[in-house]
Amino acid sequence: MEKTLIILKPDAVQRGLIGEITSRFEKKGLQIVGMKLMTIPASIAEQHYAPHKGKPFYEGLVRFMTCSPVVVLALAGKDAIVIARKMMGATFGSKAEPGTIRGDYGVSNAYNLIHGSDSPEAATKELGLFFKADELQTWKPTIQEWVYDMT
Ligand code: IDP
Repeated sequence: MEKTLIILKPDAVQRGLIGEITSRFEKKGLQIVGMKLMTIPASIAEQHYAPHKGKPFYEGLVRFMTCSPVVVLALAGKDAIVIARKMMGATFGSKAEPGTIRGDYGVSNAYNLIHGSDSPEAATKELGLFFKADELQTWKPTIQEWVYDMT
């Protein structure tokens, strides 16, 4: 099973959307293997968004991500990275399609509710940044055979 790192950004937490967004992933069949509420230290936010360093929005992005608590989720499933990215929708809330998380719940470009790893390499790096090894659970959902037609 592939793993991906999801962050419910400060705007999602402030707006009371933790349950709704998390529920979408659960209903889709992505398995929660790690979950916690935390305030991101600046040094972690800087490492997480290092690829954007130097861009005009970088400083504001780090400020936003560290200003109030987030929920970090580790999700597992076949093709979890691509599936979660599709469910999130396009980066900017104003452009994201209805039916996606960003398309249904927001209009802002910067305050776009959610982060999801965009590649296996990014997922490995980001899971390591936000979770210690013993914070990730290995468990088998009893329903798994029905989610993946393995009956
Ligand atoms: P992603 O979150 O869909 O992977 P990225 O291009 O990796 O999109 O951008 C990271 C985050 O930086 C976005 O989710 C958004 O919060 C912020 N961001 C990206 N581009 C802009 C911009 O042009 N203005 C303001 N914020 C931006």
